[in-house]
Amino acid sequence: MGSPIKPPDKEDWWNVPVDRRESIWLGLSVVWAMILFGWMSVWTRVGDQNPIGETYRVSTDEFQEKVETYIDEADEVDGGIVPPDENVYIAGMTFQWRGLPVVLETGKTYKFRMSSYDIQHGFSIRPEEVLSQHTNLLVLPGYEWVIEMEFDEPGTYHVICNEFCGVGHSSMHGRIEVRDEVNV
Ligand SMILES: [Cu+2]
Repeated sequence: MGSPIKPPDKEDWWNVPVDRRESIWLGLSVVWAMILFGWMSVWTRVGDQNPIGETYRVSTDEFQEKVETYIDEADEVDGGIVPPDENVYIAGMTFQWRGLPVVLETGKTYKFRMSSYDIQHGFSIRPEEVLSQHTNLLVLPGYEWVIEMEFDEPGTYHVICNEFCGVGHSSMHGRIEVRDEVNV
């Protein structure tokens, strides 16, 4: 019994030059791949997806000291921290936000300085009236992220953790109270 697969007619069937059309398509793919490769570099310079603000390396101990000094120096209104200057320190930790609640003024630009004492946490701000409106940032241990923020509308803004961090994750809640006038 012979094999149902017939051998090719030509003996050196494997030794034929690549068809011109195949070469052209291969060439085009390589060119396109190089364009996309170069685009990565362009996109990190002009793309709007780039991270905002500035980041600094900071050890957990250093950051903890900064936060505690800030809280010591700050005034207090209705149980909330009133920052002494434009800096607002917030630290994520299992399972709370150190530095919250904070009382801020409408229309004033603050420098939010954020980090974590342990693992990564999701810093999510949601205005009480429209809880579906999020501003989401990731706080990481070892990095201090400085982001300028300004609140146009007075009101209560809830801060929750939206990066699962352990058993107490769902209880990680803080508040930002924004008022037209903060009287200490
Ligand atoms: Cu969490």
